Amino acid sequence: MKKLLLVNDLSGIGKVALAPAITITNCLGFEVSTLPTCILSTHTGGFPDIYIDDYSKGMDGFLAQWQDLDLNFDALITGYFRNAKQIKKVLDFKEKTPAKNATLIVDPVMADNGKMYSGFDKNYVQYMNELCVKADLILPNFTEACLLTNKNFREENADLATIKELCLELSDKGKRSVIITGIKTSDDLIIAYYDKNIGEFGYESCEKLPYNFFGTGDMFTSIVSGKFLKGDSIKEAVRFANEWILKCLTYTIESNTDIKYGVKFEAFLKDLI
Ligand code: PXL
Repeated sequence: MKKLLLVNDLSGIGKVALAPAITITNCLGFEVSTLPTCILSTHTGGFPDIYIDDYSKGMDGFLAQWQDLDLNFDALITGYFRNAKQIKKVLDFKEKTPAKNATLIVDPVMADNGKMYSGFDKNYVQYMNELCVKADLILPNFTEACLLTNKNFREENADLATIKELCLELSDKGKRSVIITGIKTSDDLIIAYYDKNIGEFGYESCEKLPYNFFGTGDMFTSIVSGKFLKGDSIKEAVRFANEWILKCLTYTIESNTDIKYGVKFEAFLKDLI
């Protein structure tokens, strides 16, 4: 069984980041460890009075102890960091024995819809770029893909040639696989990818739903990463993730609950085992 280290935030309520990632990767058959970057009472999408604990000091403590333990991670999957210093901690850890041979998968969470998330700046993009350079698979959205390549493209005008160019540039001459998620073109929602193992560019259409769910990106990264680590092609991994998430979202809508409390994926976990 492969050993994964998930680096992401932990939100008590709302089923984002580490919460679905642990469950999903467990169900896919991985042994899972966690390095929390930030601990929040809820996610930041619509709850009042959120308690937020930047977990940087905790990360130092975790990583210091881990150096002397008998650990040998097969893969690291990173998501949200609170600041650039946390990225540096993981970059340093990647050079150390417990993670030296690990496959690195990066979801470069920092922006969406043409805008950087609050608290991040150009300096942050540079650190994220450094992490992406070391990765075997990266999963930026369109805005993040543009930031990482220093492009000024507009998502709604993006044609397939532009998207392919972005994928290929991010792959750094085929050295890494790339998945650009949730691209909102003028008439479609697509996921585009470059699969380094077979040198193939491709894309998949996704269903556009009229709701703003939280945590679907984290669910997508977890499933695709798990399938990638098991040797599936990116195309197979993306198709499977898309179908499974759509089932979960449809059920969530039908159950008529407040969407901000999270996607109701639990009943479908058996499909992942
Ligand atoms: O990936 C979604 C997510 C993760 N972590 C935190 C969030 C959100 C979405 O709002 O607020 C803290």
